[in-house]
Amino acid sequence: MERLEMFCYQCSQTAKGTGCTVKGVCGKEPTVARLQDNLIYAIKGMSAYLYHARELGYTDSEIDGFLEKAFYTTFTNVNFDAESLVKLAIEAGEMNLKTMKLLKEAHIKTYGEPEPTKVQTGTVKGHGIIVTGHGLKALEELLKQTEGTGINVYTHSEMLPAHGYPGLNKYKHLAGNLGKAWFDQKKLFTEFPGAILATSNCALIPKEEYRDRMFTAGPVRLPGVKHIDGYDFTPVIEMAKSLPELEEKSGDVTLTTGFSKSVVLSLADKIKELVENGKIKHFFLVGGCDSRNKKAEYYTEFVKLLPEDTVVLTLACGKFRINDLELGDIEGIPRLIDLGQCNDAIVAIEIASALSELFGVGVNELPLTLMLSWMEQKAVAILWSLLALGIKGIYLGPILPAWVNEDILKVLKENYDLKLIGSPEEDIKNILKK
Ligand code: SF3
Repeated sequence: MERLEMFCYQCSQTAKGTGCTVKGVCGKEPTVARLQDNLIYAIKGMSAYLYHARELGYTDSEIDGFLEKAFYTTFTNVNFDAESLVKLAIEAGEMNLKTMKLLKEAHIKTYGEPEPTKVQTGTVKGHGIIVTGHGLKALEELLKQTEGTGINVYTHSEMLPAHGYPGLNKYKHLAGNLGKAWFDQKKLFTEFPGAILATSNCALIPKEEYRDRMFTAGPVRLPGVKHIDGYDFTPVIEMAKSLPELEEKSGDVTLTTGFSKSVVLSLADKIKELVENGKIKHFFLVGGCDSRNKKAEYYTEFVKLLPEDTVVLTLACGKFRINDLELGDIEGIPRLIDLGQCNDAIVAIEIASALSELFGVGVNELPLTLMLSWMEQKAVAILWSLLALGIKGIYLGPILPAWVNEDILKVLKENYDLKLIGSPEEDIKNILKK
């Protein structure tokens, strides 16, 4: 029997999928179909943030109502109008701002506001569990249940910012962070001798070497991997106890995470003075969803080449391209400031808007450039949040989102001055000559 390689959720019948470039059975023009794809990605990203907020008891009926409307709009036979789909994407961006704010409130009210925290990247002697994903609630429950058991808990990838929250960092057996962005899982987890817990998206289908010592929680399901319903992690703990102990081994670097809005804004007067004295020339936000694409090395090169009178804010998986660089400080202001997970884009936005008040100019007039690395659903939602705020001149890379065609790119370039990354040297030259 002939099998379709891809199943198109637009027309449900052809194999044209996300990259559909011809009018399919659905009868939609490619641009309309792509704008619908875009909307689906954006609402998927928002749903993930909303899920984690709800886990901590925070909900918002306006966001729920928008999700319902947006999903309905992606029906095959409801909306054939490109212009209204662009408006909906902007509305999705606005709703995602609200969602990220809700999640930030949930995190801060539950775990306290993050504080700059040094995080070890080695291992300590004893049994261990490594936790990956964005789910702080799952991490907290695991920390409670492993307290006093002799098991150490390590973070991976988007779980690194957990160390900055006082309510999580108070657990002495939260021992450090191992590995980098999500895509090093297969190598890292093969080498890690303990138990593994995946709490959210960006989980990879496991290798046989560690499948039986891996567990999933929340929305994650992986073939052949045991799932924990709710928050009773006894099977994970029993597994960790049955596995060999980790050796004492120091890491190559110590990372710093946990710069909250309050921490950064407590430095506002000093930042203003340094900008006015010409000691800080430019701010960059370098971050986003990372991928194993070779071209993503751009972001490391870019930051390495930045002059010493620049400050880099970072967040999400993209931080792992740069957070082991020694950038030093400018009269006490760190040159590399890790704001947290991808959902903490809201913190970057709030800091940018506070800086724009401080300097009495609009956000687009600030000496600030956003260099975003692109990957998946959450990044779509965040991009539309930034566009909804009217932020212009964002650099995007290393490749274009799959739903963008020439028509959509033209609109994004014309209306938002969206740029694609080029070479680090050229881009730095162009940005700093302004
Ligand atoms: Fe993106 Fe997976 Fe990490 Fe949260 S969501 S940044 S890649």
